[in-house]
Amino acid sequence: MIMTDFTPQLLADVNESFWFPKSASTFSDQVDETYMLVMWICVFFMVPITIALFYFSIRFMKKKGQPAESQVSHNTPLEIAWSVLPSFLLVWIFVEGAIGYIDQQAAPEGAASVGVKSFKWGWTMDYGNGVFHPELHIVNDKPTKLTMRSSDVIHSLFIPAFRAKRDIVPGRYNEMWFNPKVFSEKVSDAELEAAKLDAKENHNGTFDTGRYQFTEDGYRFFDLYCTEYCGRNHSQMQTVVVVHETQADLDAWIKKYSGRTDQTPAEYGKLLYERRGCSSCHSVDGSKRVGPSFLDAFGTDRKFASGTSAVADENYIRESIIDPKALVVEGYQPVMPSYKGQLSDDDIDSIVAYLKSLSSGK
Ligand code: HEC
Ligand SMILES: [Cu+2]
Repeated sequence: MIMTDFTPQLLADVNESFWFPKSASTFSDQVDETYMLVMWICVFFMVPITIALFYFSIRFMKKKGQPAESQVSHNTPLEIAWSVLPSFLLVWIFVEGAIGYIDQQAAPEGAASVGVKSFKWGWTMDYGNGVFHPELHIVNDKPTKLTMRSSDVIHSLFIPAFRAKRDIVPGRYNEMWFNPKVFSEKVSDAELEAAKLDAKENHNGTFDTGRYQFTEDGYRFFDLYCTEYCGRNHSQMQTVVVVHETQADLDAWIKKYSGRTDQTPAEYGKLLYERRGCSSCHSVDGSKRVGPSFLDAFGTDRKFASGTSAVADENYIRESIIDPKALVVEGYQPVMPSYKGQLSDDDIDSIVAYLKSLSSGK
């Protein structure tokens, strides 16, 4: 592994260059240097070759009708030189690239670990002990390994600021790692309150991290994208990376999201609905996403692709979560992943209570 010395920095203090996004992991500099090396070698050759091309084509232009001359003679030393010398440059590029590549292959021992589940079209991070969240939260200056799975097609996890990217192929675990060197500061309470109020009053209560440039917990962040085209909503398959300054700060954040505290089942169901990715496919305002909206859905008749129908009651919702492909709602694709074994009975009861609360008069 390349050992890079660095002093931890604040996200706001790191600038974007003209070419690159913020540089925020120990990989970034090596990747950027290799990129620049290749680019300047290309510029170095392209400029004189282009100039010579134009110069020669004018200097040796022949009048119309004049026959071309024979070009059979050649200059052996010159040809050997221009073949052998540039190959040293290629070896140099290869070595630089290989060093970076090898470094990114294997996580160092003792790396922290987060599970990642990717699906059409969203992310669920697994922090262990039943804590799941769509955002990736890690600690500054601590190598972190992601163990990634896909529940449908090939996705690819990309964090531009870390210069880290890896495909996620369904049917196997895919691993990547990085070591962040810039941490996310928190915005002031006043700023956070103002954003929450704005979300509530002007945006249906949806807290859009892109609009405010900090998360609902008030942290600044780096972008995380899917970078393998995976269908219609691929461009929306994004989330954020928050780099905590200390392990204690991360632990406090995880604790905040572990299990049910004193919420009512419906409140807890709403949290699960947001954290477990339901919201990326189902809306609660009547609009159609990948799946049906839950607004006023509870207790109504559902028609299925098979031609049958049923009332959307507690059991139906439970079954839809555990075995979504058993009854597929008419007009939708059977793309919902099964949550069997991933949500406890209490979780499912809470979600049912939440969906119930979205139906007036039921
Ligand atoms: C990848 C997109 C996706 C995700 C994520 C997803 N669903 Fe679905 N869901 C669908 C689609 C599409 C349908 C309609 C087809 C079907 O019935 O399988 C559906 C159907 C349902 C139904 C039946 C709805 C009806 O109107 O009859 C329920 C209930 C449901 N989902 C609950 C959930 C819950 C709860 C979660 C989160 C724990 C969730 N879904 C996550 C795509 C998704
Ligand atoms: Cu994707």
